[in-house]
Parts: sequence; structure tokens; C-alpha cells
Amino acid sequence: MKLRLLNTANSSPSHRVRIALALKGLDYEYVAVDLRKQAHKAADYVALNPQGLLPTLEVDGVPLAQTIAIVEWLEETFPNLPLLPSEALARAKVRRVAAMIATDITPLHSMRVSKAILKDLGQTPDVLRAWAQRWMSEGFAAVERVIDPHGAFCFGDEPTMADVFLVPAVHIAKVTGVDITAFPRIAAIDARAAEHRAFVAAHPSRQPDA
Ligand SMILES: N[C@@H](CCC(=O)N[C@@H](CS)C(=O)NCC(=O)O)C(=O)O
Repeated sequence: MKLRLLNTANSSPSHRVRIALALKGLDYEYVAVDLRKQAHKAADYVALNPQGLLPTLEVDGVPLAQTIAIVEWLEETFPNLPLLPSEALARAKVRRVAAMIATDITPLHSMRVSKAILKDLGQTPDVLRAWAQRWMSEGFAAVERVIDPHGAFCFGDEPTMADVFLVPAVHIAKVTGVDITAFPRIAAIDARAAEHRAFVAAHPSRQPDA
């Protein structure tokens, strides 16, 4: 099976999929799409991903988009080294954290929303930064309360889909100036991930277009 990941180093959704691929030990072709050049809005990319959003994972030429769907597909197709627990309630708890991040935190400070705040609403970069920090901090405060209080990762000592989504969100939060030490469990998980082979390989700074 041939996997091609159309993505960019610093995008947190792209970062999620790189972590999942690395945790599964899967090889893939890295295709950089330059957001600064609006390459995600070019006709050839939009033909693959009509939303014009990154990432897209091409599977034998078939484009998959939306990181929750991509990670779930990876999990179903490559069940070894699982990212979801075997018990249904435990799986729901992991998916809950992934959804909190993917649907309730990240979209509020996405590139398109940020551009609209600056250009359409005429706000300043300082207002934008405070806006992003607010939703990340509120979101992390809730995540901190629903992940397990102990263990190397969100749910136990092995990474799950929750960590696949959390660690990229923490990376962006740190870049945006959120004080992660206010969330001790999340900070500890992030520190553990920084020593984990798959998370290191997927880190934005290690990518060809970094
Ligand atoms: N819900 C989507 C979000 C994708 C997304 O927002 N990707 C960002 C990565 S930076 C993007 O392409 N932004 C471009 C834009 O907002 O114009 C997913 O999980 O895949």
C-alpha cells in the first residue's frame, strides 16, 4: 500500500497524522504543501481536498481527509500497536479527548479564523493572540480533568489517539505563549512525548519543510 501525506510541518492537524503514522511504524511519502504560498487553495490540491485544508493522506491514490477519519482509518487498517483501547467505554474516553481538541479547540484558532479576525474584523495581532490563548487554556483545563490522573500518557503508559491529538495542540499552545505549566498532567505528557521515538520523528522541527 502506498501512502502519501500532503501536509505542512507546522500545522497541528498534519502533526497528528505524522504521529499516528510513526506510532504505527508506517512508511509514507512526505509531500510539503506551502500554506504561505496558498498551495492548499490551488486547483490541484482542492481537487483532492475540496475544503482546501491540510492534511490529506493519499492511500493508493485515494485521498482521505479530516484527521479523525484518517486516524480511525489507520487504526482499523493497521490494528497492531493500537491507538484505541479494546474496551468500548475506554475507547469512548480516548475519542472524547481527540474530539475536544479537533472540534472544540483547534478550529477556533485555525489559520482561516485567525485571518478573518485580523482582516474582516479589523483586530490586532495582540487581540488575536489573546483569543487563541483563551480557547486553548479553557480547552486544556477541561482536558486536564478528563484524562487519567496517572500514567505516562493520557490513558495509561502507552500513547493513544488522545495523545496523537493532544501533543500537537500543546506544541501550538507553547508557540502561542500559553503557560502549559498551569496544566501539570498535560505538561508531564508533553515532556514524556518529547522522549518518545514516534513523537520525536513527527515533530514540526524534524520535517523537510520546517
Ligand atoms: N478538521 C480538519 C482541520 C484541518 C485544518 O484546519 N487544517 C489547517 C492546517 S494549518 C489548514 O489547512 N488551514 C488552512 C486554513 O485555515 O486556511 C482536520 O482535522 O483535518
